[in-house]
Amino acid sequence: MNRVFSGVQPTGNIHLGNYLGALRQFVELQNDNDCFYCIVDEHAITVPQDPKELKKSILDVAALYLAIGLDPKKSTVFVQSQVPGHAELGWILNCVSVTGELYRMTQFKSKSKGQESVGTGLLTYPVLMAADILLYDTNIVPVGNDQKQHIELTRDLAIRVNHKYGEKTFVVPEGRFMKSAARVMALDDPTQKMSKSAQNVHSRISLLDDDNKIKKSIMKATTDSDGEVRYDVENKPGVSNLLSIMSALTDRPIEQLEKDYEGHGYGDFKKDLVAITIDALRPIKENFNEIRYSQDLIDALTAGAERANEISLATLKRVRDAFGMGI
Ligand code: AQP
Repeated sequence: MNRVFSGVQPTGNIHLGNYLGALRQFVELQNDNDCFYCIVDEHAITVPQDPKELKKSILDVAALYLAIGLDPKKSTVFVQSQVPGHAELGWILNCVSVTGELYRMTQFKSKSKGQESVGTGLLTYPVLMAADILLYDTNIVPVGNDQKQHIELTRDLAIRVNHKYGEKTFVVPEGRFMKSAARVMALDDPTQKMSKSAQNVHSRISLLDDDNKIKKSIMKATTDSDGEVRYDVENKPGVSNLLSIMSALTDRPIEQLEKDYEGHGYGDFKKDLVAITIDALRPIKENFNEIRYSQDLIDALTAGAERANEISLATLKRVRDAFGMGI
């Protein structure tokens, strides 16, 4: 059975980008794989967070994990900071990585752009992500396209360590990317990816948005002036983004949708997308409301951390021994 690992930052409510690009795969994978799904709060603090908001977000994301269909009996669901091995392996890998490769990460470049001073954690974040993955002898990492470069770094670090300290030190993982909607763009600016922390709330649809908010955000979404519902990322990035969202939510190919909307304006297309999105998110919101304040959620996270600790300690022992650390 393959081991699967992925995580989400508790930096706000999960949005359609996170869901369509990554989380839908989590659910599919749990039936045939040994899956570890983490709420990566140590990553969240690479930029300042309000402590009360962070605590709330951790449980919100955990409840959303279960609300979209993750079953704690099949998947190990846990919070990163409850497993100290992430930080320890992160440190060890910091000593293996070089600063040049970290400065090259596009996410670091975009998050540090225009900042007078940048936290060290923002630079070393991809190394911690590598530790998260390697700690569980992961084979498959289901993530959105924006994480491709970080997965490559993880593989490079694993191969580097194996080369120097023994080929069996780490399992070298593979990324798994969705074919459709692997990169959902912001509704207000389709040249940027949809993001939890963007200022404009209408740039994204969060899974917990109410129906009015969904309607407003989609009806306001940036399109173009030619009025044709056609997929052309270069010349019609806004419409193309909405088409990929509709295609991912309905499992209908984009070419089919283009045919369906031939001769219709953007108004009809957007109205249908509003209805489709509201229908898709309704059961998730209902599940969330049932789970969020339940003891079952805490029990699932406690059991998840226990199992994650057990597996991570075995990896750490192997790595410490390979490096000649400890007594
Ligand atoms: N726009 C996106 N389209 C497709 N996939 C996406 N992911 C994120 N944005 C998109 C994927 O969602 C998973 C969880 O992401 P994350 O929470 O770890 O961090 P992120 O990539 O930094 O996401 P955000 O929403 O943009 O958060 P902030 O604003 O806090 O930085 C990952 O698998 C990611 O690929």
